[in-house]
Amino acid sequence: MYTKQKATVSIIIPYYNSMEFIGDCLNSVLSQTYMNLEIIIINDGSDAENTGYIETLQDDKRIVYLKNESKQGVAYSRNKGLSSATGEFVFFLDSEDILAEEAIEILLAHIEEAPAIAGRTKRLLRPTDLEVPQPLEVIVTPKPSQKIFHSGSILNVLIRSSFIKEHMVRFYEGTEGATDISGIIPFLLYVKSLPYLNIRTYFQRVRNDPISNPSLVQRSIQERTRDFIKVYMEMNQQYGTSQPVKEYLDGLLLRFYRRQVINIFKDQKHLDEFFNLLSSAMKILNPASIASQPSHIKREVNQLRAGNKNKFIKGYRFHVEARDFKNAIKGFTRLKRYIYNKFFLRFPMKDNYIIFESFLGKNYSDSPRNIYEYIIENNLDYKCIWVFNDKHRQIPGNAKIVKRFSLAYYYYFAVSKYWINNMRQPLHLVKREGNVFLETWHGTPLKKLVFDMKDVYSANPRYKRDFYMQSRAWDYLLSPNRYSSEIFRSAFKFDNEMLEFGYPRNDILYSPQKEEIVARVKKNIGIPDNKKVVLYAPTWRDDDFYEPGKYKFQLQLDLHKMKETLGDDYVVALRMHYFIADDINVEGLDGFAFNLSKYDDIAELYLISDILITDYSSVFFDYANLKRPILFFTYDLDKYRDQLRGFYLDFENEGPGPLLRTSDAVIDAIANIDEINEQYSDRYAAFYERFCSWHDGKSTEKVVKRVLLGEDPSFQKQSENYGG
Ligand code: C2G
Repeated sequence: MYTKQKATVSIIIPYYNSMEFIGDCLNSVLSQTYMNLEIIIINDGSDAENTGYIETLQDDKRIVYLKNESKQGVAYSRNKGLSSATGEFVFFLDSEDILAEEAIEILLAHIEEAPAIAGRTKRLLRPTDLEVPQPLEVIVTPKPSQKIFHSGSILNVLIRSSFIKEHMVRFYEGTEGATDISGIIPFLLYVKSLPYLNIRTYFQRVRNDPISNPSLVQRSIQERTRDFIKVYMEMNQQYGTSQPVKEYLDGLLLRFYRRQVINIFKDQKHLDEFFNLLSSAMKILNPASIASQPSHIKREVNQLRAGNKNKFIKGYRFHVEARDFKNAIKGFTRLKRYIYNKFFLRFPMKDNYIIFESFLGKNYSDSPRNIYEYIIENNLDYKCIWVFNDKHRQIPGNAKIVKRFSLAYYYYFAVSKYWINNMRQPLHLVKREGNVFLETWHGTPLKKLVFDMKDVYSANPRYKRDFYMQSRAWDYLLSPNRYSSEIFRSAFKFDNEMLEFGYPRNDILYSPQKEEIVARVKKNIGIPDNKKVVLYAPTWRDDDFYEPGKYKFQLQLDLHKMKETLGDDYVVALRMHYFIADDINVEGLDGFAFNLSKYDDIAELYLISDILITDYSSVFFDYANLKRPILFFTYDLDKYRDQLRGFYLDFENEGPGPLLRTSDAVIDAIANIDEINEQYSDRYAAFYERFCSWHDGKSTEKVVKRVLLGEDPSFQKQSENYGG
């Protein structure tokens, strides 16, 4: 044991432009409990802006920094690392991944005389994955080499340098991807089994942004297939006579074919290239290896082996159709989608149909509502369809109401020319040629969005990829102010037409009938005329959820104390974000606290309220149109700003009201609201100018004229002057 503790472990980290990850990666290495390390970083010709940081790290004497003048690939870099490694052990780490604190110590402690030892790997989708509990007891079991390396990766294996030298472990440099396989082959040739630990030693990041910065495995399936087949052919030629290697390579090929490649053929244009490529690989496959495959795979592989393209593609198509149908009849949800894809999408499109949705079918609200009401008030000749979760919803006009995800919903999405939505559409809806998609979005961003976010803490770790695919369908995007236009371009990578007319949803805040609306709404809710209204409308927390779209919320505002102190003059309207699933308890607060979380349109609540309390929600950008006081109840500011989201705006210094940390401070501010108004009046005016000045009560009209009536976009430019 003692001698092992003295051994040096060389950790080899190839690095290419993954600046946003390497800090965490290196921290996990530098803070290893086992300290006798040689940390070899090979910068594979990263851009200058991605290089500087690495060069500042060389203060730690354990770091060896190597650099390729231009990008040479991960195999070349690892080989370079191997040539300069001096440790008795070698461990490969990718620059976006993270080692458990005791990884090297534990692996080393259990390697005994084996040439290598492997630990368990956990996929790292979001930062909280690092916190998974470890087993209490370390268990080491022997595992066949084929199984240790079944995914084709050499990561998370501590390898004895003498083995590397003796068997000349090196990586194949002829491709960008699938290069680990060549490094794995010596294990298949010379070692039957390796010790395997039940402890998670390695966290393998699934990059959350496959669009701006894809990892090797996130490249297109075409690129990956070309690489894989090349490596397969090359390795077969060199080592194909060894039975374990052949078995391993054939296993990889068949798995790759079944799981990934098969989808390539859905697109006719790839047929020739990939049929020939796969055919050449399948021809050298050992026929015995397909014995255990399902019959359709056997058939396809045999046709690939025989080079019979027509038969192959016929069989493939038949199989895909049969599979889709078999899937479709497993349940009504799938059947509806099947009918949508196979039939509805082939129906003719109706040029005067518009389908509307707001907040995922929860409300009749927001800009889609204003656009719809403009259409009915002006008798424009459109058939309107509204999507709701509740199919019995009643709304003005004679719109067709469809329940979200019903058969009718799919029918109308398939045939309606216009789609108007304030959120993202489901990924499985297909935008057809001729469809016009008006994305209204739902707020000026304070908290960082999509591609401007580093880590993704929310329930859907594929947020960035999904968002990118969804937003490609948007023809028009509404913007409420210049600041938002700029952010939407960067955060959404949106490059279609931005409609800079202000938000239709805010027209009501400039309505000449404001007073009547206020009287009607207050009466409907049951708020006495003599009471002022404080509206509390906070946002949601990315890391606090039950499941996607269902978030938790704990009320931190002391309503009982508020009632005691302010109850003579005020009532409180509580409005939770539409993602919040928790119910707010207003027991014992009758006549003082009104839970309006389910109220359709928050704009009407803005109108009836005298003061707004929020936190990081975009509601204050809209509310500021009313020029009424705003308080920020930011009890978790540090966490929200520094960890969960980060802000675009220095709202501590530029926000139109004070940031308050405690419920008492909020109550105090309400009691002294006149002073706050005075204190913040200059800031408020500047804020209004920057964020609200495009609004003039006519945003809806401008949007309709541009999108539905096709008015000249030069009219758009004028809007920049509206309202100052
Ligand atoms: N909203 C609401 N009630 C709340 C919070 C929000 O009705 N308590 C509505 C408002 O119309 C608000 C919109 O939902 O403008 C968006 O809410 P945010 O809290 O800003 O959060 P999010 O849905 O994440 O959208 O660009 C803006 C961002 O996309 C934020």
